[in-house]
Amino acid sequence: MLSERDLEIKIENALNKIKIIDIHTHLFPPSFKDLFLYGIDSLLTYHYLIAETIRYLSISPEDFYALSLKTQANLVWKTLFLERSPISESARGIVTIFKELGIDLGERDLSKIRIYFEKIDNGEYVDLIFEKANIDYVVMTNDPFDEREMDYWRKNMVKDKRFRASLRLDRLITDWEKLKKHLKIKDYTEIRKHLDEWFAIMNPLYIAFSFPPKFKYPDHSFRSTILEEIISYAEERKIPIAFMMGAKRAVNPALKLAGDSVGRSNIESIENLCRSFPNNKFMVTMLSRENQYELCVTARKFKNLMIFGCWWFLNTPSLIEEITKMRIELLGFSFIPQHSDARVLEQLIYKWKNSKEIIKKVVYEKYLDLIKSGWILKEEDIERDLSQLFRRNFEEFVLKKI
Ligand code: REL
Ligand code: ZN
Repeated sequence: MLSERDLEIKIENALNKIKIIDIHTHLFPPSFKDLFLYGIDSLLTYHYLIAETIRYLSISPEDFYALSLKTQANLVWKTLFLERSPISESARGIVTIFKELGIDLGERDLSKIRIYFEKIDNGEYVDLIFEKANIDYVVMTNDPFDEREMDYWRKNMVKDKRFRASLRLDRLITDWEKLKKHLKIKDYTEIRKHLDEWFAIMNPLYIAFSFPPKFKYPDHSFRSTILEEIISYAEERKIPIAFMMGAKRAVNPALKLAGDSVGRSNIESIENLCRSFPNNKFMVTMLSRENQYELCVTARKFKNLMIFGCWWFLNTPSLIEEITKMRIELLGFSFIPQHSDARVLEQLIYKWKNSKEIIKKVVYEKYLDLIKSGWILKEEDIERDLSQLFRRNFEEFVLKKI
């Protein structure tokens, strides 16, 4: 029988072995030039840190964003790392990244820290970061209505197996009238030819939407009709649709990306979708803490529903712990515990290190309870179970014939 210390070590070893599939990020490969974000200025000007910095300063968001990227980064460093301790989750994340990259933090001197990043060789850097974070591949968020992004796709089909695509179609719903003109189509029935074209270019693993808290399905509006068209297309292609629910966009527009917030979503819409389209596969994450329990229960009712991630403001240790515990208790291993949402390459390091630390603790406690109840846990069970969480649930769901 495994002792408590043994159990801890075995879980740790299994986690170190498993190559993670990061199913939702905002990363791009180096071939996407300016869209490939890495390095100190991008790290320090992450919108999570900008929101935190501006709270302490008398500067307005407009004046802050008018500064050069480097000056913004310097101001974030001064405000969050020199004038106070970097204690929030995103500020601590920077510390974790530096430690894992072997950057000396003793002097807290940003100009010295910058030297490390100036020496980066792009070719090998992605591999180095993937290795440190133990990532197999990441899934990007690909917006076919973003002309800058599409230019890269058209010039250079991504052959980089480390970066897989997902087709993000928010704007089809939020900007429909504008897009109709842009795509030169009369109504939604003509969307298909564009979908075919985007599939040919990107080969996405899933289609995705993010929705505001007030989203309802069905709502007898054009939104439901367009969605139904996409749902039927996804069924033919046999790929999942991901719904990211509860992002309240631009509550403070001056803050740009940092100005988005959260609201409780309507779980009946998810029930309606899962029940009305039993031949479709839905991946769902919800941003509001208040939605987590009903989402778990809903997943018990529908096998075409795969819940995933502790999204955005939920990606903090206390909430990951609470949510992961509840998911294991209600769903066993049939969920995807986390995605990184990384926008800047090196963020993979801290987002995964911090999440894995908590998930490890939860799994340890749950295995211990199981052993105390009389189950004889074998070493190989641990790797099997954890690889289900961090890899197989996603890959099998993508391939699954419902
Ligand atoms: O995919 C999304 O919609 C969100 O994750 C993003 O909008 C958000 O800005 C992201 O950086 C959060 O982590
Ligand atoms: Zn995201």
